[in-house]
Amino acid sequence: MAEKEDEQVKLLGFWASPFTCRVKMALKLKGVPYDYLEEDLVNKSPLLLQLNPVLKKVPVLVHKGKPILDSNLILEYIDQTWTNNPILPQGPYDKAMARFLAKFVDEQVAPAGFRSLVKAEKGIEVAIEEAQELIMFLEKEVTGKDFFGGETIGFLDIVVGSMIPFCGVRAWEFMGIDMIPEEKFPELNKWIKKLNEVEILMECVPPREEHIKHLKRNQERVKSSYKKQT
Ligand SMILES: N[C@@H](CCC(=O)N[C@@H](CS)C(=O)NCC(=O)O)C(=O)O
Repeated sequence: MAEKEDEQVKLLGFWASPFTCRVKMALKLKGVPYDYLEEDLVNKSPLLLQLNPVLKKVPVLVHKGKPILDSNLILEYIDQTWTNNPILPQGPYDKAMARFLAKFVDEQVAPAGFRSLVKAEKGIEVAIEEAQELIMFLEKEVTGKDFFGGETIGFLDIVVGSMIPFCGVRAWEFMGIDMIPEEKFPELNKWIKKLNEVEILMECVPPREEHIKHLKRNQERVKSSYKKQT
């Protein structure tokens, strides 16, 4: 019994977090049952502070009583622990490239997309162009494939999917920004359509209307904090 409890998987997350969304997707694809603990990020639980005292962020995965931190590292842990339906590419080169592109999405594409929403110092048009230049690398990467992972969903589909179509695009839409127009990004558009058809992933995506309201509130809060600083 004690051993069984030890094997239990827990996920501390926040419903609108793209990082939490990617962990939910990976657990779903692997068919791993887990207990989900929703965090209030304004009033973080003692458990979150105890498990992630350095960054105090979600997601945190708990397995065999130990915390695993940072969404992309959690995806790797999940892939190595439950080896059915592999997520990461098998070969060392493809694996390294997938890790590089995941970092690129989180560290370059997401902040550039965010700037077009709240902090376009050089004007919205320039911010959009800068973000699109980066997104073009993803267009090239998915060209000629069903998914970034090839014929099936893989690591990059989860990372890019949680961040761009199921987060960025929703925020750009309410701002009237067509960040990924069909004429410019035909392959990414095809990929987004395919992703939307994968029910098992869609179950992990924040509900659209509620999510858009949350993104709007966030955007207004961030904008007014910039105004106060300047
Ligand atoms: N690099 C981290 C980022 C996680 C992250 O930024 N989480 C946000 C929610 S989307 C959070 O917990 N924010 C709380 C805070 O910053 O205090 C990951 O991939 O897990």
